[in-house]
Amino acid sequence: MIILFFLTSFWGAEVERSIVHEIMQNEEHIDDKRSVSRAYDICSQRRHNCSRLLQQRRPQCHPSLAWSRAARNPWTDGPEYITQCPVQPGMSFKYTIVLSIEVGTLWWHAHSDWTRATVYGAIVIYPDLGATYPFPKPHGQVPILLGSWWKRDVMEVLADALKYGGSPNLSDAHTINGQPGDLYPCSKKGTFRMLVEQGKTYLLRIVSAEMNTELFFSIAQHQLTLVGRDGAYVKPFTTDTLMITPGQTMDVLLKADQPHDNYYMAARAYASAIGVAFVNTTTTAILQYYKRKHIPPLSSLSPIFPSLPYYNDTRLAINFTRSIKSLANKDHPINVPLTVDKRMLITISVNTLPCVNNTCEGPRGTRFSASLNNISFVKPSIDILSAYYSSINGVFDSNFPSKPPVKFNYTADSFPTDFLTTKLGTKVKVLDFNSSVEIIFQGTNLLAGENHPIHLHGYSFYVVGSGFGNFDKKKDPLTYNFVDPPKVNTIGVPKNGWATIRFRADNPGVWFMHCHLERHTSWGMDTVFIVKNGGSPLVKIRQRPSYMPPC
Ligand SMILES: [Cu+2]
Repeated sequence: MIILFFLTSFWGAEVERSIVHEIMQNEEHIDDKRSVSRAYDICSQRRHNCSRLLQQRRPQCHPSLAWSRAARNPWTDGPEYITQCPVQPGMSFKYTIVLSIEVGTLWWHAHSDWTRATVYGAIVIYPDLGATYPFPKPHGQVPILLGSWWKRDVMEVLADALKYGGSPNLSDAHTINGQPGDLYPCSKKGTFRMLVEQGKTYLLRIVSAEMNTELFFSIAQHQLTLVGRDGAYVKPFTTDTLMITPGQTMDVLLKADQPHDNYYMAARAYASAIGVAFVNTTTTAILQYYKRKHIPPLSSLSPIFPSLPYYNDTRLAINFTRSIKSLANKDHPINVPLTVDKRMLITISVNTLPCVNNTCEGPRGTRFSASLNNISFVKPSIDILSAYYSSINGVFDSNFPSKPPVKFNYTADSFPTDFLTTKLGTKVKVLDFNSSVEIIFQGTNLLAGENHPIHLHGYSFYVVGSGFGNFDKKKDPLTYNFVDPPKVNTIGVPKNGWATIRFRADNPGVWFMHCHLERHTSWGMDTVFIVKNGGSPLVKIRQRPSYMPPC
């Protein structure tokens, strides 16, 4: 299926909040699977093309967009200065995404500076024609979009952080479907509520568009059954708490099997880093049991509150993540590469850079930075895709290292000060078409170890293993799961731990890889993979569209 998506510039949190809220209230039931989803700014019907024009609300923003996988079409993958230049004020740009194997929920979002804080939405992908869900068809479906909310202009928050070298101001709230919820007086009247009928089962399509925080999510007195992640089914797995990182999507079955009452759904931070400030407030929405024709007003409710894990409950977070497995059956087989052509070990670090007279707001007057293999990524002034496609020299270097420049005890409690410093560069890794790739991500404890949600564009990948401490190349591969590893596009690499992914480089293009904690992305915890063309026209990058936004 090909989806076309036109973008001018869409902005304005108020606008989006009201749209989201109105949509949620109206989208309760799953129609025939061939029907077009009304709930989203994008159509989700397989084998039908559809589009919707987003209106420009505010001229200063230049978003680009990003989805999960765009087969051979990096031109509309989205990230600025990687595959395109930003859409200029007053201009429009047509995005085409090709969905092939994805099913469940994905999301779209702006990919320019921090514009994604308010420019995002769910993409619902129904089972293909003639196919069914691998679980009993739910009675209804509801998108749950988790987000961040600043009272300030979020672009100013970023600009200040980059100017002074400190950590960006924390957001003022987490949100569920655009609302901080009942615990905030300003949001009481608008708190999102989901109406359910006793005995029915609902599919929650949860998206974390949060900017800088992983979240725990629970619904009071209800169990949640995870059935999908990042546009692929998983083995049904029941829990009372989810841990979802920025960039992840989760399809979750919710059975309304409790007494006729009202219950909070709530989310608050999973904050694994010691000494790093985080938003310690809780966002809520209301799960309201109702009988037809009788819907009590919001003000009359006093919902039951769920118990949420403590903020730093890494054990619970990682146990949850590790419990997710691919469905891996006849109808939904897996295809994990069993041999490896290209292996990489990539360290993930928060770093510092020197600052004139030590006057910056980072540690000891330095400037915060972040890196992969100690290279802090610098975005070029024209996009890497154009430079690669048109053989323009001097835009990027092709020597992103396959291993850290220095081997050390990555998860030690302390380090020599000079270990903190990183190097700036626009370095990419070039991969041969169809090569099988293994990447071992190694978290480090430089400044503060934390869970990093690493996201790769253009691919879903298998997570074959993860653990705490330094990766042990003799012991740890023995624990790899090649039977039912989850296939995802964003993986939380455990705090002071490691995670190994595998994928086949069968999607030619230029693909961004970055931490989905937005402050880390902005500090350079990024790199780019260039996957070369294959031999036939069907395995080559699509032709450059006739119009691309100018730089
Ligand atoms: Cu990170």
